[in-house]
Amino acid sequence: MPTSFNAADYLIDRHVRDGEGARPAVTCGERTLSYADLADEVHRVAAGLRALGVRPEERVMFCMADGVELLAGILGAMHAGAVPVPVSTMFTGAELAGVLADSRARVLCVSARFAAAARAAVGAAPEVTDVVLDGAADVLGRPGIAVHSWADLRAAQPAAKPYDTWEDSPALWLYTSGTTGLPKAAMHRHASIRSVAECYGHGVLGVAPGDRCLSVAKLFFAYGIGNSAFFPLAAGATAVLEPERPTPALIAERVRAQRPTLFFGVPTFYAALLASDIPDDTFASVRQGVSAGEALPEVLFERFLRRFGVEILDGLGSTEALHIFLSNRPGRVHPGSSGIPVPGYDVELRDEHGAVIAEADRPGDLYLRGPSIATGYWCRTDTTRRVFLGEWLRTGDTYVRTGDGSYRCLGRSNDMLKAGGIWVSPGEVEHRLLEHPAVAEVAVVAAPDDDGLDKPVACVVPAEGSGVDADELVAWCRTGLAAFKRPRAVVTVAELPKTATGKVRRNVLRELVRD
Ligand code: 3SK
Repeated sequence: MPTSFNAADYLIDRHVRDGEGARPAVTCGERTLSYADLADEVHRVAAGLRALGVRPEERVMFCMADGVELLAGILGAMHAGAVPVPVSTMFTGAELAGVLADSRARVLCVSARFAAAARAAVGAAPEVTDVVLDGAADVLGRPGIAVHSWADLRAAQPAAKPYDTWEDSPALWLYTSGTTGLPKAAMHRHASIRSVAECYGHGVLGVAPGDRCLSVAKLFFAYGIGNSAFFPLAAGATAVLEPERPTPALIAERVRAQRPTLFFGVPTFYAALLASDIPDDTFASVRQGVSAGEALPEVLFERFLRRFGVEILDGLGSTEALHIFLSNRPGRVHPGSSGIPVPGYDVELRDEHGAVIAEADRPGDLYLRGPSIATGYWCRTDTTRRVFLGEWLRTGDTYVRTGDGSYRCLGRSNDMLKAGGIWVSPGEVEHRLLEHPAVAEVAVVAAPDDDGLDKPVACVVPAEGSGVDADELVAWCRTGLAAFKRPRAVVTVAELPKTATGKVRRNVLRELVRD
């Protein structure tokens, strides 16, 4: 018989049963909820979703700003045995419609500030029957949609007993971009949530009840949901949630007001903090900084430590692994490296023939084995079979193990790139650019900015008789895509370098745009 386990029960109800219900679980602005208060919210949402007819294992999509409602929504869905699917609040209406249709979610929960995208999305997503709106806005996209308020959702009689999920029951889907440009959902189990909390949250960060966790990455990212939900709540600590888009000034103000002890950022944001004029004692409450999303350049690690007195632990995670599996250790950082395997995980470097590389300093493809690897991608059998290989996950990263035993990132094994720690599919940006009449051919590659952080750059072959207006093309991408995917520069080229079989030689372009 499978073992019963419900991640929401583990993260919330367990503490109430253990007599710790009065401890602060979550703070957002002026509002703080104890574990008992949060349990009540979660039980109400669970009952409300059931009242909407949501069945166990059915997906519920959340396009919401970080806050108590989103946290209670995600945990409430898990508690009810349903599968929360938090998605990017940066999605356009068309992008949101795409993931709604792919997931076949019938219920969409949305913050009022994203109502315009939701309106466009539900108009194009026939399977959606119910929208739950947090805040006031006009959301009706088409006839046949019932719109409920968040107050309606939580008005149901609380369902205190979790649905009897098993360790292997589906708990959470997280969308990640693919090389085809279409996001695909990595499916995670209830037990994996406990695994990341135990292995990385406890095993590496030592999260304890007195900790307060603040993350720049939002709850819809794998990185963010671990930082702002799984780690603090598994430990009986406090999640500090921030609904607004983070800027250095805003984060500095929040850190001063909320006194977090753990701060989770991405390299681009650490660079922005260093470039800002916030006071040098801003992070005095922080015992540990954490970085993921892309490799943290050594110079950023050193400058942050020197100016703010906080050591940043760089690590490597993935949506497929749910969280960080390679990490530096507190007090033992190898700057410029992703560190060593997190306890519970094994990594291997393999050569182009699949043979394991035993010696140091020889690059290879990074493979991972561990307890939190997704069960696969929803309805992507071919890609699943290429990525999930028995116990092993092909991460798609090229790494090298150095003489000191730590692992250093050399880049992506394929052509995906990251901007601000978020995956960007070159194909998706290229597709948008090719819709512009002035563009004949295009390839998007990564180029390092002044801080050594990768940004998308478009190499454009102009259409016959057209000139390339870089600002116009960037603006074109801003309107058709989530803004973070836009190229940061446009380079005009007479032709794209190609292989004999017609494939664009992106390595040549990377060198070109680097100069
Ligand atoms: O990109 C990463 O490094 C990462 C880290 C933690 C969780 C998820 C991801 C994608």
